Formats: sequence, C-alpha cells, structure tokens
Amino acid sequence: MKNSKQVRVITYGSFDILHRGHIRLIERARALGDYLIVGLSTNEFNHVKGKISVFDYKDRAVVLKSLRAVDKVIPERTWEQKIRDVRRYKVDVFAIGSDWKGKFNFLKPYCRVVYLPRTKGISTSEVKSRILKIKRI
Ligand code: C2G
Repeated sequence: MKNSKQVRVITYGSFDILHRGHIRLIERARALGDYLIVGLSTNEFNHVKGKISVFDYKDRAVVLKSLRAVDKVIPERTWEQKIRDVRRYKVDVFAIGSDWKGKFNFLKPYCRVVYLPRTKGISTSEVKSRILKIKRI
C-alpha cells in the first residue's frame, strides 16, 4: 500500500527577475516531494539580506504563483522563522541552493535538509548588468 502521505517541501529566496537558475531550483525542490511552499523574501527582509529587489514582493509572488511547481507562497520576513514554518506547514524537506551549503543544518532535527547544486552562469545581478549594457546602446 503506497504511503499516501503528501511529502511537503519548502524553500526560501528573493526570486527577483526570475531566471533559469531559479526555475531549475524550484523544479528540483518540487521534485523532492508532492507539494512545494516558497518562503518569498519581503522587500524589508531583502534589505536585511543586503539586497534591493527590482520587483516588489507582490509582483514576485504573482510570478512564483504562476508556476506549476509552486503550491503556496508565504512571506519570508526573518532568518528565524524557518523552524516555525517547518512545524506550522508540516514540512518534510527543506531545499535550497548549494551556495547556502551548511547554513541551514539547524533544521535537520525538524526535516530533511537538501542543498541543490546552484546553476552556473546566471544570477539576478548578472541579468541586471545585461539590462544596463543594453540601455547604454
Ligand atoms: N539559485 C540557483 N542558481 C542560480 C541562482 C539562484 O540555484 N544561478 C537558487 C539559490 O541558491 C536559492 C534560490 O535560487 O536557493 C533563490 O535565489 P535568490 O533569490 O538569490 O535567494 P537568496 O538571496 O539566496 O535567498 O533564507 C534564505 C534566503 O532567503 C535565500
């Protein structure tokens, strides 16, 4: 009898100017289970992370919610909310890119922790510099 329990996955990020690196991460995270929650950094938390997003939280949330692989988007407001989120949403797997390797091992007592290889050759800051180059022409 197949275990019918739904495997719930969570990941977090800014996901500003969505690109193939984000999409690959989201699809691989979703493939670790049956249901994917994305903790989307608020504009204020981006500031805490030292980032300024081109798109506001609302716009970034609309884009993420349009993805087949994303089942729920919640705001990421603090570094400390992950344990509460894992418990509140009955999460089985926490997944994030390998640039964060080791940083979230404190979640291991609460759920499986998976660091997925970061996609090479693309980043939001690289997209921004490409746009600036085009603008100059
Ligand atoms: N990512 C990736 N490959 C890239 C770029 C990003 O796999 N070329 C992954 C990152 O590793 C992360 C996710 O895509 O798992 C979102 O990346 P960002 O929007 O840059 O998020 P970040 O600032 O890393 O925020 O609490 C965790 C933080 O909110 C993570």
